[in-house]
Amino acid sequence: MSRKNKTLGEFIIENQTSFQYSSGELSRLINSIRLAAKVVNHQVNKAGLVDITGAAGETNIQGEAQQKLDVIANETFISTLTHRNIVCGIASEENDDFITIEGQAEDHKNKYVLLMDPLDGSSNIDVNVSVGTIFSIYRRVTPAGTPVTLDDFLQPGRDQVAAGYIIYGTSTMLVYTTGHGVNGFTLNPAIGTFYLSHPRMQFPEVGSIYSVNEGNYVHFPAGVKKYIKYCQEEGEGRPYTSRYIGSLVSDIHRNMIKGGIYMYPKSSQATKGKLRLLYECNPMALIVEQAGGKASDGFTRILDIKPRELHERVPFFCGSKLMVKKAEEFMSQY
Ligand code: P6P
Repeated sequence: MSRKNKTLGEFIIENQTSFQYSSGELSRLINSIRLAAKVVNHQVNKAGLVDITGAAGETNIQGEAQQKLDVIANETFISTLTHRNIVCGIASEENDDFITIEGQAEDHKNKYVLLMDPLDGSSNIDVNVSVGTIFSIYRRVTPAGTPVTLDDFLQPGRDQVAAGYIIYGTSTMLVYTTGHGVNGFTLNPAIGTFYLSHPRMQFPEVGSIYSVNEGNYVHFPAGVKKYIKYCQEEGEGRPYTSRYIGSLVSDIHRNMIKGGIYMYPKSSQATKGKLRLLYECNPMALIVEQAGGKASDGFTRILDIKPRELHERVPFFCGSKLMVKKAEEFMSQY
């Protein structure tokens, strides 16, 4: 069977043995994410029709209690993962605190924790721009059989056992890594099957796209301003093209295919930047590095940052290795 026709299910089974802790639990976890992704994809795609994109708490045209899609996505992933006895804890952008999963058979015997942004970029839904789910998976560090603690979630990104995203765009894709490269799967909605469409994704070492919200230019540090001007002036391969969707998953996915750099720097308005370390920057950084790219806060490798709190924010520079290195040079110089 050609690699292109391989389904996600077949891929998971084939690669289970290559994963060092292959007890099948991680495979079941990825399978559950696959199921939840299909449910959320269906909700996202019908959002415009049944008007469920509005503010939570109102009723929609059918008089049903209206929920925002990010609430629906959050509940879908949590319920899918909770009822399959796979993880012992979940942290979400939508929940102030982490969730302890008791587990049915034996309490707290599951060894993985999952962190997620269930629907990143959800403000784009009302204007029909693609959005995404981002997930990050660790082995718990506290003893099995005990309830998870915050320590199980505050692990540096280099210790992730898996990370991935679902992009609900012109087509729906699941892109993930378990530390052995990055593979992309495209959903055939007619039969609800993900097919291997992007085997062994590689981040081009250089690119000609820079992605940043230039509306914040006046608030950026000098190094960022200098780098943006560098992108815009004549030079080898420059001026670059500016592409910014305002949806992290979409911007990074495009840059991973075409080459480019995504930046969400700190600014006088956002002194730590905007993006969350645990369930946005760490998973995207693992994926980008596994594809040969680079991800830092402008100075330090994202995956080496020791998290201090669940929802902490960090500045984020991520993409083609040589472009991120050049941006870091400007950050150091100015
Ligand atoms: P801004 C979406 O809200 C998000 O978290 C990312 O998906 C996106 O890249 C960024 O924020 C956009 O933020 O401030 O440029 O609108």
